[in-house]
Amino acid sequence: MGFKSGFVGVLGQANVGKSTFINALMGKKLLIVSEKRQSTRHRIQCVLTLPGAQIIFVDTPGLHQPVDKLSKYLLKQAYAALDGLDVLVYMTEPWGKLHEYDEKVFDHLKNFTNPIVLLINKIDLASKEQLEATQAAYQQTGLFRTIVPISCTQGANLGIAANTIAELLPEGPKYFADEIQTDRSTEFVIAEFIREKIYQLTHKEIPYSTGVEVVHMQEREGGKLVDVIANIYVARESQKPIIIGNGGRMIKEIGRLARQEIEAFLGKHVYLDLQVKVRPNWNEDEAEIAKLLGREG
Ligand SMILES: Nc1nc2c(ncn2[C@@H]2O[C@H](COP(=O)(O)OP(=O)(O)OP(=O)(O)O)[C@@H](O)[C@H]2O)c(=O)[nH]1
Ligand SMILES: [Mg+2]
Repeated sequence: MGFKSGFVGVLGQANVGKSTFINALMGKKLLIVSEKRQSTRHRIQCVLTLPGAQIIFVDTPGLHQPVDKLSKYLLKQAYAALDGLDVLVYMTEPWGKLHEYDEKVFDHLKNFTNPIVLLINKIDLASKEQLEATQAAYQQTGLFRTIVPISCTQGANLGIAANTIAELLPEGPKYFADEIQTDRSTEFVIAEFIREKIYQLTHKEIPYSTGVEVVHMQEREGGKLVDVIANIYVARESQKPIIIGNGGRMIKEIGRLARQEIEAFLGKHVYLDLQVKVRPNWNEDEAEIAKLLGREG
């Protein structure tokens, strides 16, 4: 059997663990993860090169009922990812039944002609009965080639999931060199780590009103230290003091946690300078959303 390769989209409701799954298989954190919905805002490719196959995972924003301009944009991004996929992974949780929003999603999946694998994630949280009921409900739709129950946090069945996906890929070339792990720039990954900490530390509408952009990155001291300047954009003047916090405590904490992630990612010391700027109502204006998020697709 020759070398297998292809593009594998990971789609599913918000928060089911799509990004966690890809990070786990990559063995490295490339994608942000959070307890809050809509943490992923882009289609991001992560390249897993195995001895006999290359899987190009396409992470996508979680599917959801769109409520505002930003969530509409994210939904469009997710469905656009279906184009050109060799295998689709649909991820769900062991809710014991279909998700209420699944029917809408299945309308889109019916037009997809390549194999679809169902991954039921977070089985560590479910009873045997819940898992069996979930398997039965999804099996009945007739949409899925295979169903694999997994737990990303416990590492359960992740190897089986990877092999199942690899086996379904067509024979093909190595699209990316061995050392390539993502199609995104280092600046993009860094901006995402900063956004992850904002998701972790702030509440209510703040995460959804925030965008991050790295505006400067330069090595110094013979490459041992990296200077990074990033802008954190908020949608309203009143959100600025929330991100900055009392006596600058919040922005310092965002910076401290983000710097740890960035240093682990780059393997270098980082000097991180965060600046908070207002971009009035950027998250309610399609052109502004595309300008801030669309730069990298
Ligand atoms: N208990 C449990 N939690 C998990 C598991 N996998 C992921 N999670 C948690 O689920 C939450 C959502 O994970 P993400 O990877 O951000 O989910 P996502 O599907 O990418 O979310 P969006 O990008 O917002 O659509 C995080 O708090 C993860 O730690 C699992 O196997 N078990
Ligand atoms: Mg995600």
